[in-house]
Amino acid sequence: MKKRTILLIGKYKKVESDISRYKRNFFVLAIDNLLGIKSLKKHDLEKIEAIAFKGHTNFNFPIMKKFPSLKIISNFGVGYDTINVEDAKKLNILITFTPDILNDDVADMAIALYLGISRKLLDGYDWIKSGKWKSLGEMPLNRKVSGSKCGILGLGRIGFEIAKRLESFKTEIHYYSRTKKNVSSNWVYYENPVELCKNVDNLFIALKGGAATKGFVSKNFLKALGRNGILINISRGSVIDENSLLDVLEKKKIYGAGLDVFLEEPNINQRYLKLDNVFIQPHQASATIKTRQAMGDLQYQNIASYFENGKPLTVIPEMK
Ligand code: 8YV
Repeated sequence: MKKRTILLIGKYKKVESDISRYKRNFFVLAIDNLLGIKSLKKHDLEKIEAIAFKGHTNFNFPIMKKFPSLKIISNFGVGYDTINVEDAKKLNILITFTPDILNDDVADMAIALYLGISRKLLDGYDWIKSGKWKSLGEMPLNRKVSGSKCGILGLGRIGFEIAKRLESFKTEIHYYSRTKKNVSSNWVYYENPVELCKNVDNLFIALKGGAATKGFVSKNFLKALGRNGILINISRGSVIDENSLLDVLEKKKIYGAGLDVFLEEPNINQRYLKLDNVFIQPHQASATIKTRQAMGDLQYQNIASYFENGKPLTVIPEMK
């Protein structure tokens, strides 16, 4: 196989990217983020045929144009909302992603956030650490998990895994998606997402990020969820109208939120830090050693297969 030049973009942990494997088969350049492109020489930019991308900043036409030989962007992640698909199509650049292998981890995290906020697990830890258990006795009561009504917004592969897990908590499953899915007849389908919010205790957001879902979870959704509602988000911060979410959390117009994702990462809105009704995590739903290794493998395989036989393993649906 002819040795091609590839560019790794992103801060990869050791298990996420096996540099020596890349180096055996390619000439490898590496930068931490898209800003690092400035440090690349013109003749390097011209040679780069593939990019292994890990990041959540906009990768669009002006950036893609800097790589005249670029044929494939292999994304590290199932979400590729920051890579502009239409721009890539115009430039004949293929995009691949890493679906499925992270479904379990992301669904597990959704459940962890749900338990964390419902049962006030952080407060319990603080109650011990601060000595309040000794001085004040039992901590305030919290919220029952089993036997509640949960709504899933977006019943894709991850939403489905969340629902399956919730069933074991004797939960009624309600869901919204663009079309009714061929799932258990006990699961209740809604054509209208606001109606779904009105009818559930807890809302799990598992929508795909991107322009089509920007701010989809608006004020109306939060109002419909109501004072006792819990919102869990493991998809993208952009799918929620974040200011409205912060407003209802501050005014205690919902019970609380469990969030792994935010509009601006890692510079999250400082209003989150003053709240006592959130259980938050630094975008780490897929961040287990096993899954990140599998994601890195698939990212590599997509590039290798493309150059071997023109057929990367997991091309994004819009380019199939
Ligand atoms: C990221 C994710 O890939 O898969 C996704 O869409 O958001 C994550 O798994 C990870 O945070 C690395 O950027």
